[in-house]
Amino acid sequence: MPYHWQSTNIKQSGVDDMVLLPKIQEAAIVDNLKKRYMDDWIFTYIGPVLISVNPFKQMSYFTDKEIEIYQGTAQYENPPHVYALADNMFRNMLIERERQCVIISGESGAGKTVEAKYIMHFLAKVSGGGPRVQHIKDIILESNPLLEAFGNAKTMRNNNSSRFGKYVEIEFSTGGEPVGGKVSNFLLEKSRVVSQNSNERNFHIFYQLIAGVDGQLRENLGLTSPDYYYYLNQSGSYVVDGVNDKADYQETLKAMGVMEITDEGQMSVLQIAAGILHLGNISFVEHGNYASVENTDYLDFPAFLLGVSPQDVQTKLTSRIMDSKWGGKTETINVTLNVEQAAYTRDALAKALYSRLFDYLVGTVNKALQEKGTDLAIGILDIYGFEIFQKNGFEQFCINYVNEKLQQIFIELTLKAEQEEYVQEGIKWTAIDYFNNKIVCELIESKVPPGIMCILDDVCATMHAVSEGADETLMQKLCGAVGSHQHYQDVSGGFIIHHYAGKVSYDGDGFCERNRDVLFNDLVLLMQSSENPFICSLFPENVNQQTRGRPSTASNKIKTQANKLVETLMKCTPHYIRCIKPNETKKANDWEESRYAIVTVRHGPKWRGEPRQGIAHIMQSVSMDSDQYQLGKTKVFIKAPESLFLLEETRDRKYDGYARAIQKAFRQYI
Ligand code: AD9
Ligand code: MG
Repeated sequence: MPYHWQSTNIKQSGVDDMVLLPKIQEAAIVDNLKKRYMDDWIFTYIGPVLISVNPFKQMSYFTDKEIEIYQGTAQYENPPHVYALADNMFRNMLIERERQCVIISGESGAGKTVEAKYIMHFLAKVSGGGPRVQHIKDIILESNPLLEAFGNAKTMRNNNSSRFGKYVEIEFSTGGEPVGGKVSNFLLEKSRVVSQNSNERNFHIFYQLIAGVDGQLRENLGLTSPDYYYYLNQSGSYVVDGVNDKADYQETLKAMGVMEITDEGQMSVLQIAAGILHLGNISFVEHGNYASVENTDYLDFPAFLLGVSPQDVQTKLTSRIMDSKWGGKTETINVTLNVEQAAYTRDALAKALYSRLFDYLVGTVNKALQEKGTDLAIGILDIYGFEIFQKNGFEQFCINYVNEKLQQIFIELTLKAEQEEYVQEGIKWTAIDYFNNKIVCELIESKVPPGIMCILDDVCATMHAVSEGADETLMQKLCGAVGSHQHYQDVSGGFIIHHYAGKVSYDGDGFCERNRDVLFNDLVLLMQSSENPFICSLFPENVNQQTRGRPSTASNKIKTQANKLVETLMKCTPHYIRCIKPNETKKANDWEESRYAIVTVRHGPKWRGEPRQGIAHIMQSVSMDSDQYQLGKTKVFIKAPESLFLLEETRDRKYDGYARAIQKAFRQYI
C-alpha cells in the first residue's frame, strides 16, 4: 500500500476487490464489505463495479489531499475510492477520446446523490481552466443545491431523497476543460406537492421559504408556520435531523443567482412556491351536490400571488367548461363540480404549477451551461432506485420501468464487452445462464404485441374522460392482452410484475388518471390570464389549437425519455457504482446483521512480483478451484459468483449482469 495511506492511520481489512476472495459467494462478499465498513472504509471493487456502503457520517478521506493522491494514478495504486473511478473516467475520456458515463444505482438512501456530487467535485478540481471555465464549474456545482431544494424531500427512507431522476453531462474541451453541459431530468414526483405520507415532508423549498424569508417579503408572501398550510400539515413532519432550512434557503438564492435568474425572476419563483402553499388552503363544502369555497377569504392570497382575480380562481376551481356533442352539434357547457372534483382541480393546478416551475429551473441550468455538442463528455446518472412499497402506484410503475431499462443496459454493455473480450483473449466459454430482463422491458413498453403502456394509452384514449370505470377497464384489458405473460400476474384491483429485482404488486387505482395527466383548459387559461408574465410563460400552450392525434401521456413521456437515455448511455464507455445502505436506522457504524448472512473469510493475498506468477499465487492462496478460472492472453477470467447486489433488493435471486462484469476484474493485476 502506498505510503500516504499508511500515514492516514486508516486500517483496512478485507480485500480491495471481491475477486480476490477465495470463493466469490454472497456471504463472503458481504463479510468483506462489513469488515471494511467497520474499519471505516466504505469502498470496495467487485471487478469493474465500485461498491460504496453509506457511512452515515463524514469520512476523512474526501479532502483535497485525496483528490491529489488519486489524480492521474492507476486504480490499483490506492485503495478503492470514488475519486479513483472519477479519475479513471476523466483520463479515459482524454486518452481514448471517448464519452464516458457512470451509472449510480442502489436503493433509496444508499448514497447515490452523495457519490454523484463527489464525482462532480473531483472533476471540477482536476480539470483546468480560466474564469469562463470556472463559471461552468460553478454552474455545475450550484445546480445541485438548486435542484435539490425543489426536487428533494424527506421520505421515510432518506432525509434528502431525490424525487426526480437526473442525468448530468459535463462537456470538455480537447484539453480537458469543462466548457458546457446539459442536465436531463426525469419524472418529478409531483404528487408530493399536494400530499405526503405521514413522517414525510413536501419538497424542501417550502420549508426553506418559511424558515428563511423575513421582513416585508415574508408578509408579502403570507408566510407563517408550516402547520398553517394544508399541503404541509397532512404529514405532521416539519423539521429534519441534520437539515438547516434557513441556511439552505440562502444557498438556494445563491444558486439561483449563479444560474443568472434575475431578482425579478427569483421573486416570481418564490411567489409561485408561496402561491402553491396558499392554493392548498382553499377548501370546499358541499352545497346542494355542488362544491363551493368554504371560506372565500382564503382565495385572496393565492390569487394575489399568482396574479389572477380571486373570483376567477373560485369559478375555475368549482366549475369546468366542457364541449358537449348533441345532435351533431358541439356545444360548450359549464359543468359544476362536486367537492371531490373541486379539490382534485385545485391539486391539479398546484402540481402543474410546481412541475412547470421545476422544468423552468432545470432550463435555467441548461441555459447557463449552453450545451456545446462536444465529442468529449462525462455523464453522471443519479436516478431514484427501484421502489417496492406496501402500496405501489403509477409512480412506482414508472420508476421501476426506468430501473428495468438501466438493468438492460448493464446486461447489454457488460455482456457485449465480455463476449468480445473472450474471443480476443482466446478463452473457451460456455454461456452462463443469467436472467435477461429484456422480456420484462417488453412486457411494459412493447408496441407489437401491445405491452402494458400501450394498453394503458389505448384505454386512456378511448374513454372520453377519466371516468370511475377506467381503471377497471384497464385491468380487464391487461388481463386479456398480457395475462398469460410469465412476468405478469393478475390480482384483484391491480397486477403484479415480476421485475428483475423482485415481484411488485401495483394498485391499479389512479393509473388512467395519472397517465392522462391533462391539465384542463380552464386552468391553463386561468394561468395565462395572470398579470405576472413569468407565470404566463409557464403555460405557453394554445388551448384553441386542436392537437393532432392523441395527446401525449405520462407513460409515453417516460418511455421516450428512458429510450433516449439508453441511446445516450450506449454511446459512452460505462462505469458503475453500486451504493449500499447498511441499515435502516440512518446511523453510523451500524451494520444490520439481519440484512445478510455472515460467514468468516480469510484475508486476500498481496503480490508485488511478475504478474502471471502472481495470478497463480493468488489462485493458489485463495484455494480457487481450477475450474473456477481461466488464464487469458492478458487477463484472468473468473467464473460468475453469486451476486451481492440482488441481496439488497430481493436477497434471493441471481443478478447475473454483475456476475458477468466481475469476469473482467483481473485487468489491473496483470
Ligand atoms: V434516493 O434514491 O435519492 O432516496 P440516495 O441518493 O441513494 O437516495 P443520498 O445520496 O441522498 O441517497 O444519501 C442519503 C444520506 O446518507 C445523505 O444525505 C448522507 O447523510 C448520507 N450519506 C450517503 N453517502 C455518504 C457518504 N459518502 N458520506 C457521508 C453519506 N454520508
Ligand atoms: Mg438521491
